[in-house]
Amino acid sequence: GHYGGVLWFTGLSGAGKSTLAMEVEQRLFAKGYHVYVLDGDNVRRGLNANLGFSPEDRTENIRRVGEAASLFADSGIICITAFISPYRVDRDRARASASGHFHEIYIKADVETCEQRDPKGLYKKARAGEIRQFTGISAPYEPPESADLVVDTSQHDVADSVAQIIRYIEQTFTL
Ligand code: GGZ
Repeated sequence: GHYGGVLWFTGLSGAGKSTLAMEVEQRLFAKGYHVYVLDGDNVRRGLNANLGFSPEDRTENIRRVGEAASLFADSGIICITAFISPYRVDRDRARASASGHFHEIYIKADVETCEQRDPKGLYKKARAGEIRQFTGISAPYEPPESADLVVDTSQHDVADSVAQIIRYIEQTFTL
């Protein structure tokens, strides 16, 4: 049957979006779902290689990802997107393009938590002024006001967070 849809992860750098997206993808794959992850690694290197991190470029990044995710959903695939997607209006537009098949999942962790993790040393560079317009430090993040699911990764470990998302998907999508 057709169960395609978009699981739109949003949250700060270091909140856990990509980690959770990959774990959830594996778990869904093992259950027989058709699933595909779009993230900075496979999108910003190719399709969006011409875009940086200015507000305009982020908006265009999210516009293209929203359109691509909606095409995946049309094809019957569950598309998980893992982008900061800092602007509410851009996420709302992505929701509109995947009409009725869009699930906003807020991967929530405050800046302090993300900065302590700093897995790639980017917060340190942002604080030193080596990266400009860094989300949470010198560029805005607009948290969702009515996410379909909120996963607080400052309170839950990876296994718990994955379980929460899988539970949501099993309630929402039927094979
Ligand atoms: C935020 C930046 C920046 C700036 C580079 N601000 O933790 P990461 O490294 O792997 O994830 C971040 C990624 C954010 O790209 P997105 O496409 O998700 O952003 S947006 O939705 O806003 O378009 C981070 C890295 O790129 N990175 N410079 N200035 N994150």
